[in-house]
Amino acid sequence: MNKLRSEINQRLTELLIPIKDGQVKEAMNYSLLAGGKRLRPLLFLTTLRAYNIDYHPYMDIACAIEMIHTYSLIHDDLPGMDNDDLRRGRPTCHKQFDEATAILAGDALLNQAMNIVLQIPMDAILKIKILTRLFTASGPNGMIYGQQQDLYYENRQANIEELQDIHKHKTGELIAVGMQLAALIANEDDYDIWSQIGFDLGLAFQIQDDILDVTGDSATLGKNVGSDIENNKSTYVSLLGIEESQKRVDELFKKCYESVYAMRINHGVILELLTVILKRVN
Ligand code: GRG
Repeated sequence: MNKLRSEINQRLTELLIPIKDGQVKEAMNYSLLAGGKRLRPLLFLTTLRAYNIDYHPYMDIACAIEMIHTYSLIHDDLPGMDNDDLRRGRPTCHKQFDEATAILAGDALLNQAMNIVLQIPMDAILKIKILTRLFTASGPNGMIYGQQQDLYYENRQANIEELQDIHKHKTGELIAVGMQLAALIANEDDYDIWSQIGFDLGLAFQIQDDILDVTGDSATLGKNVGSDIENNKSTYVSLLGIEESQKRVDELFKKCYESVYAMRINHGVILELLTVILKRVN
């Protein structure tokens, strides 16, 4: 896992080299190479490994997913959104640079994500399928819709169904997309089952996040805690309490493990990654 994470970090570093020098490049480097967990690219590459597929030709797809994720974090932290000043253990992008640079760095990461996938030498039809899914997941019917709903429900009470709809889009789409893209490459017949696993994992991941926002500490998380309460957000913890929320996390992980076991793949690598996520403290 650590080797794979290092390979992702190495390639992300290389991909930023051709960008023209300036504040935007500096801010892209600052936020992208700030030491995130790289879970989304790891999910993609590990799912390919579960099919015994050589993942190296697809490394730039993994990096594109991480670039989109980092763009979403930079924009989410902006004063007009969650207005956070700590991310990945450092000042947020707009605090380190300025708001305009942070907006442009986010835009640039999203653009480069498209560019680097376009440049991969691979079957053109498969590439179009991958780009369509990836940018649908991050777009206005995916993550952006989720973010819109998340902002709408600030200072309004969401019920559990509304909360699930926010999480499915805001967090679930970008967690599920790696597994979905790997299925498009490895075996399209398995696409639906990976979607289900990805969205269950995404929901579990977000409920964990809600719990950590209450029980975690800022130094370990690398971001401020208590921000959900501060921003008047409905969360699993505020609706169901910590104990019931943790029960839901455990149930969702159990469902993911069972679905993975039922598939004809190399289970070990996926189960190892799921367990890393289940036990996460940040
Ligand atoms: C701005 C269009 C737009 C969308 C923002 C990602 C997102 C949508 C908001 C982030 C808010 C948030 C903290 C959601 C909780 C789940 C989540 C995405 C956590 C951050 O992901 P990690 O824990 O972070 O994988 P690292 O830093 O490890 O990559």
